[in-house]
Amino acid sequence: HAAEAQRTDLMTITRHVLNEQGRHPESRGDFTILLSHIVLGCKFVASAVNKAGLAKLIGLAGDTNGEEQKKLDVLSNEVFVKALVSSGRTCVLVSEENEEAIIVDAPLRGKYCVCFDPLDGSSNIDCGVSIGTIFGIYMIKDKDNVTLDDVLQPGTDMLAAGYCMYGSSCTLVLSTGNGVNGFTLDPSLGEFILTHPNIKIPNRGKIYSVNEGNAKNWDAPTAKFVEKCKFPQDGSPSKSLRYIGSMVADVHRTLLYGGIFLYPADQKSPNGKLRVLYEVFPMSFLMEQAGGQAFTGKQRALELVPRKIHDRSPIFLGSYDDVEDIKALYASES
Ligand code: AHM
Ligand code: MG
Repeated sequence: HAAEAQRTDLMTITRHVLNEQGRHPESRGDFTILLSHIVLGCKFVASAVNKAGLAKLIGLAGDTNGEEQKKLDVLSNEVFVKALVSSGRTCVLVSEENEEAIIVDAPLRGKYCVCFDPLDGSSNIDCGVSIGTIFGIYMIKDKDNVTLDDVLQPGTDMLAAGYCMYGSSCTLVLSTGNGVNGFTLDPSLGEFILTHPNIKIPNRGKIYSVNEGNAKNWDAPTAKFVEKCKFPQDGSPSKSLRYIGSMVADVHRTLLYGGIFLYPADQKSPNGKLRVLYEVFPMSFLMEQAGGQAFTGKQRALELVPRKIHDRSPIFLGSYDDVEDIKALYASES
């Protein structure tokens, strides 16, 4: 009976967020409108990603006027920027694809700042492997005086964060600061339906996820940690390695199965690779909301204060106890 009831009582992402906002009646509406514009962007990218292979083969879309087809990441960025601006609810946008932050013109200005990577995992686009969109949402301080400082805030100030994974199915994972929920796109309805309520990450996992090709440049705690994953000294079984090279897919697996994802610092890149505002912060927020942790090698990741919009940071995130282990290794180092 329960299954039957669920089939006919559809918990869409909009309905879910409206329910959650019952707790904050003052913001009811605005956030839902913002989210629906983000969701529109995700649906567009999902559909574009699905057609991408075909487009190459038979030349779908845009080749009639001799114009070269736009790259999927550029196209996705344009769609997200336009969807966010036209929502009338945003004031500052930071995109991985734009060097400068976008300050929305006064008539369309709203109270939210959105930092996003419209299509992350660029190396996986052309071979059809999972890629994703990542976003973090803040509130401006003073609507009449919008500055970059509105986004150069610690991750603890984030109101909401999420990602959408374009994989064998299209899954949107969202937290508004009240736990983590996953929604799967039902293509026949064009709606994201709640499929993963209240996601909690296992306290310990059996998987580690890292680009081990960089091992020769790692610092000692990272090297020791990975060594322990492979050759545990305490009698525990060794961990499996899984690495897709798309942060969204690697983090999604970590969230559901447990384990740890790391993109550490190394000698060549002392701040790692991943970007604070639209990669590290949203994923750290989701991990904490799911009961896991996120650590930079020095501090709780969400307590970082970025100085520039495209700043990078090393990151270790995932199951609570697995992140405790790497924290201990860094502590014993110093
Ligand atoms: P991108 O923004 O160029 O796509 O790079 C980000 C991606 C992440 O999705 C992923 O975690 C990481 O780069 C993988 O990097 P590497 O290829 O160095 O392992
Ligand atoms: Mg990226």
